[in-house]
Amino acid sequence: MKRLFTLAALGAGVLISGTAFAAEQTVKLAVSNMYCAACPSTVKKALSAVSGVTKAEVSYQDKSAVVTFDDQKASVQTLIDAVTKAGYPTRLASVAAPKSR
Ligand SMILES: [Cu+2]
Repeated sequence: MKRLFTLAALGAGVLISGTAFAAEQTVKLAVSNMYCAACPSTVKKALSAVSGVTKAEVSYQDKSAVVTFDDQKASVQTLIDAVTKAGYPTRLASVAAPKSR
């Protein structure tokens, strides 16, 4: 049910994006379960595979990922889902101030 809702929300987003303009958004995610130096690259790969993601910096020390994405193509929830599905339970840590247009 939750997944259905997400898909519906994504569909609505695509419909709206025809007229809306894309905005780049940067968020910081708190990523758990990173226990070795290879983990950040797995997390980065998972994030980079999400359509709309333009930049993903994963810090092993900080247990975090700073992700820049096109908010017309991706959402915080799709980012969290992608990383969580890769085996790293993730939550939103902070949202950077949006760039002025
Ligand atoms: Cu690892």
